[in-house]
Parts: sequence; structure tokens; C-alpha cells
Amino acid sequence: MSVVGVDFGTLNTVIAVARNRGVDVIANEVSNRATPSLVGFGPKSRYLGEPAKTQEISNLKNTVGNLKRLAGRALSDPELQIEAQYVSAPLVDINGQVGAEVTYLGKKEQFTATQLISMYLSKVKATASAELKLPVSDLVMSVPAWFTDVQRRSLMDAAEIAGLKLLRLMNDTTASALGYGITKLDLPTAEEKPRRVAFIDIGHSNYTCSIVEFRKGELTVKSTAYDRHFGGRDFDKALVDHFAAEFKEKYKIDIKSNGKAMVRVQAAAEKLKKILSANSQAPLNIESLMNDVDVASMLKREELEALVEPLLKRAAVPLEQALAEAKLKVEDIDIVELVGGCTRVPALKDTIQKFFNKPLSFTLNQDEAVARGCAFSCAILSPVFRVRDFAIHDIVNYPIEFTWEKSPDIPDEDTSLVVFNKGNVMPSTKILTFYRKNPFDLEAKYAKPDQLPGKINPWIGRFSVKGVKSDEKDDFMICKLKARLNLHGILNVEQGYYVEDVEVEEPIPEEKTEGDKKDPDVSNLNFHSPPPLVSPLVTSNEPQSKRPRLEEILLTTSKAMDAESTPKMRKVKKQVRKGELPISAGTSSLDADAKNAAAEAEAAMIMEDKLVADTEEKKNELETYIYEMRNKIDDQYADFASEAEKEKLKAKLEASEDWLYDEGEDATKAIYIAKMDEIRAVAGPIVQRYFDKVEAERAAAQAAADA
Ligand code: ATP
Ligand code: K
Ligand code: MG
Repeated sequence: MSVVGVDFGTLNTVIAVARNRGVDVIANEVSNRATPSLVGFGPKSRYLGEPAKTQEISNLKNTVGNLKRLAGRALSDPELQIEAQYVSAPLVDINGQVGAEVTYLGKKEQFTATQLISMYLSKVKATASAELKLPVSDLVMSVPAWFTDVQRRSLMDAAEIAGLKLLRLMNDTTASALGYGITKLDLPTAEEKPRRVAFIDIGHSNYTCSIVEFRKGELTVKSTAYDRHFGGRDFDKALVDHFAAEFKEKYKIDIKSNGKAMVRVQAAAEKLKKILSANSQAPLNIESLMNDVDVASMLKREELEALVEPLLKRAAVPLEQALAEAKLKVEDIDIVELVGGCTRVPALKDTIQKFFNKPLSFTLNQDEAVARGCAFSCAILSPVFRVRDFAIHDIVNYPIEFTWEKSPDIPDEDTSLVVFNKGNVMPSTKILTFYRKNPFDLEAKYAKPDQLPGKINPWIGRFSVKGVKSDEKDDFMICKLKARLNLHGILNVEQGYYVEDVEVEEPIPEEKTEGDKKDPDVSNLNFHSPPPLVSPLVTSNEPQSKRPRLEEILLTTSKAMDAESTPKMRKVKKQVRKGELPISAGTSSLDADAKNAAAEAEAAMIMEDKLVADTEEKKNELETYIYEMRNKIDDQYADFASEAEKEKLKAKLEASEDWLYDEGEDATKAIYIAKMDEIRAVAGPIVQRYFDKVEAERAAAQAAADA
């Protein structure tokens, strides 16, 4: 079983694997350690990753980038107008989800963002599998901390469609923090002051700052703040706008009217930007950009900084917010770690350094830290690896509330409750208690829609609780629902059951249990007195490997019972679980049928791509064989064929070559194999005689040596 971590970036994707007792970033088929996050479509197959990049300029309308930013979004969302600028294929609406329209296999096709991402993840899977020489299934993938339920579910569906088992969607900065912490042997103990590290990730499209506390064996995210529209692409865009205006003036060309020219200037601008991180000025030259015009220009670092001034002015905002939300001061931060390509920009480094008033730390590989952290997380979650215990406490970024219809039997009942608050620990489970005589529904949604990206619908899911009825005495059923904000950061109501109050005798606990000590929330599990009827009782715990799971806390009695001394007993009212309450859930995840259909379609496309690749390989083999035989027949095979045989073989080679460049240009795999066999039939006896001679010489030499 494989252990894989994937940093699915807006621009590039990095894949790390656990092997040889460590974590390595792997190279793709062209030996790059980062793969363009792009998918393209052609007349015969798809182009995924590197080939999509190679084809991009000649295939703009059928190439889709910016994939991650499209996950779970609707085309009608005004924010999609920003995103559309970074996608060369036309975006379309597909039943409320954004997708792209492309020409594939000669036909116009529409694919949703989820499908496009699943295609890309198929490629990630193939890359990892080729490197590991193992089938790949389990992985942990990174996600911006600000992604909402619908965006996360889109990525999860995409992974499933690609045949991957996503063990965790991990927030980018949390992944970096894990990679940092798990390798440190000098973290403070539980009694000491924690080490506080600010992780700042500025990538191609977004900027995140998390303040994280480390103690031996655990990390706790104290706050996460972000600017969802801040990254390298904003620099690139400012540069392209600048050069577009300059070239219009200087060369009378309008690059904005020419897709290819735009992409070429974009690529040159990105290169120029990177040079300006190291040098104070840099040139930009493009030959025959459009209308046969060569362009040449120059830019100084200060000029670039002036072009992105509005952006740079916002650069300290996420830092201020993160600190404020963590209720910490600048002096409280011990270390400032930078990751993400855009943190190489000197003006940003300056701002961050001035803000924290301390030297910046680059101990993590800026481009690979997130992928490495994800691989560590996958190793922790995978049964095949043993990893040093390391607990990860992430944080809830958007408050989530439940709403329900008032029970006709409880007139003064509330009808909504914020169950997960911003800043709460994530993952986390909360038990909701309802007093009901009939089946009922509840709905989950984000409580503060204005905090969400763009116009994302705050709705998360609807949960119908079945099997609820009153007892013989027409008393309420005490219904317990387990709401979990899980490892992926998505919400589910995972389980429902009902309980009855019973009087039991139990020993009086002498000591606090381990769970009580570690987690104050657990001690709130107060089921001994009947809960008020006005609102559901919410209890919670944050399960962790070391702690008793929620079930155990509810169903077993105190640990003190193990003691040999006879404990003092007391009578208490306890709630005893009596049976299950089935729950049917409706969320934004694809239903099983849709997922299966998409997975089948994906598998068929993979087969198609493979057939095209195999056919191409056979064609290349045939071509190579023709050249090789043509050279050898007058060289090492010359003494092993009669003139007539030579003539025959040469004629066959020439005919095959003519065929290859004519009707054989676009044949099937089987035909290329057959053509190869035809040549082999003619060449075979000649090659055999040659090898017989070589073998005889070798045997003679061996005999001489042995003698
Ligand atoms: P995101 O995290 O926003 O989804 P990503 O993970 O794909 O995106 P990164 O790989 O962290 O992004 O960073 C890519 C960005 O960093 C690009 O815009 C790239 O041009 C920029 N970048 C890389 N090196 C440098 C450099 N030396 N100077 C300036 N910018 C750079
Ligand atoms: K990346
Ligand atoms: Mg990134």
C-alpha cells in the first residue's frame, strides 16, 4: 500500500511519497518535481499535466487550468469573472456547477470542475504509481484553509472518481506545520510554554497565515487568516497589463486580441517576475509576438512594485488578523516560516519581516513543504506505516449552524443553534439531543454567509431523522445525533440513536479520568440531569488516538472502577442507548450513481488515452526499426545476407517507410505491429545468422579462456 501526499496547487502540483523511512518528493515523466495543474483535450486523447502545458499555446480553447479555483463554484457567482480570466477554455454552467466546454475526440463536450479535477488526479495517481511501481490508492491532499463544504466535497468526489482514497483533505498551512513539527525533536513539553510559529504561504492565487503552537507530539492551530485573492498570478496579470499597454503604444499591436500572444507574454512576464526577485532589473524579449513584430522591453524591480502597489498595501492584513484571532502579540511569535513560490518576492519578505520584527525562517522547502506535510499525514493515517505520535488540532474557520422545525409538542423550543464556532477545534464531534415524538428534519448551513468566498451558497446539508416515535406513555423519545466536522473539514450527521433514562448504581469516581484532564469539553458530557427543553443539548469531544472515543466515554463507567479497593457506590440517572435512528442525508456531494457514472467515464478515457499512447509507441518503434535495419544491412549484417536478400529487405524497408509517411500516418496499434512483423519475417534469417556467429565466437573465446 502506498502513502502519498499531494499539494494540489493552482499553478503546480507537487507529489510526495513515504518510502525508505522518510518522505520524498517525486519527479514526473519529464523529471520535474512539480507538474502543471492543467488538463487539455485533443482529437485523439487528453493531455494531462506536462503534455497539457506543451500543447497549451496551440490548444488554448481546449486547455483548462486554474482547476482548484473552480472546485464547487457556480458560474453565476460574480467571483467567477475573476477566475475566468485565468482559464483559456470557455467556462460554462453545468446544472449549477461551473465547467468547461472543449472539443474532445472531434466533438464538443462539457465537463464539470469536479470531472476536470478527477482527470488531473488520475494523472497524479499514474505519476505516483509509475514512480513507486505500486498501485496507488490512499492519499492526503492539501486544500486552502478557506475552502467551504461544497468546495471540499467537490475535491473529494474528484478523488473518488479517479479511484483514489482520500484519507484527509488537509489545510495547506496545517500540512506545512505538520512537516515542520514531526521532524523536530526539541519541542517544548506539555508543561512548558509552547513554541509558536507563524506559517505564511503565498502561492499563485492565495495567501494564508496560520499561527501554530507546538508541543512534544502535537500541534494546535491557534488561528488562520487569509487573502483569497493574493498571489503570483496577480503579479503576472499586472505585468501583462503593463506590457500590453506598452506594446500598443510602441509597436501598435494589441496582444489582448490575440490569445497566443497573451499566453506568450504571460509566460515571459512570470519569468521576468522571478528574475526581479533576485535582480534589480530584467529584460523581456519575444520574437515575432504577433504580426511578425519582435518586442523588447525592460523593467526595474521598483516599477514592478509600483504596478502591484494596491496588492502590496494589503500584504500585512492576513498577518494582523491571524495574530488578533490567536490573541497574541508580535513578541509571542518565536519563528516565522515562509512557504509558497510568491514568498520569494523581496517586497513581501520585507513586509513580513517588518511586521514580525524578526529574521524570517526558510527551513522548509518553499515549493515542497505542503506536499511533504500531506505525505506525513497520510503515513500517520495509513495502517502500513508506523509514525511517531503526532496529534493535529486544526481549527474551524466558518461557524456552522443547525436549524430545525419547532416541535409541535415543545412550544418554546429554539429553532437554530450554532454548533461549530469559528476557532473551535477541528475535527470535532458534537452530540445534539432532541426531544421528539415524530420523525424530523434538520438543516446545516454556514451561519455567516458574508464570510464565505464570493456568493457560495451557505447551505451544507439536510438530514432527515427516521424512526422517531413516542413511547406507550406518550413521552418524548430522547434522540441523539452525532454531528461531525470531520478530518476533511466537511460536516456530516454521522449517526442517530435514542436513549432512555435509567437509574444505575455506580462507584463514585475518585480521580478525574484521563479524558477529563486532557479535554475540558469531555467533562461537559452531563447526561445526569434532564436537559432543558428549550434547546438541544450540545456536547462535544475532539477524538484523538490516545483518548477514549466518544462511544467509550458514553457507554463505559469511570476508570476508577478498576481500582482494587472497594469503591463507594452512588445511585445516578444514566442515559442508556436503546436503538438506532436511521438518518438520510442530502449534501452537495455527488450521489452514488453520478459518482459511478463519472468513474466509468473516467476509466474509459484512461483506456482511450492509453491506447493512443501505446499506438504512438508502436509507431515510433516501427520507425526506429526501419532506420536501424537500413543502417545495419550495409554494416554488421552485410556479411550475413546474399545480394538478393539485401535487395529484398531494402525494398521492404522502403515500402514500409513510404507507407508510414502516407496512409500509415494514422493507423491502429495492431497494424503497426503487423508491419513490424512483416519486416522481421524478411530480416529474421539474416539477423539469426549474425547472432549465431556472435554466439559461436563467444563460445570459442570462453573455451579458450577455460582451457
Ligand atoms: P496556490 O497555493 O495559490 O494554489 P501554488 O501552490 O500552485 O498556488 P506555488 O507553487 O506556491 O503556488 O507558487 C507559484 C507562484 O510563485 C507562481 O506565481 C510563481 O511565478 C511564483 N514564484 C515562484 N518563484 C518565484 C520567484 N523566485 N519570485 C517571484 N515569484 C515566484
Ligand atoms: K504547489
Ligand atoms: Mg500552494
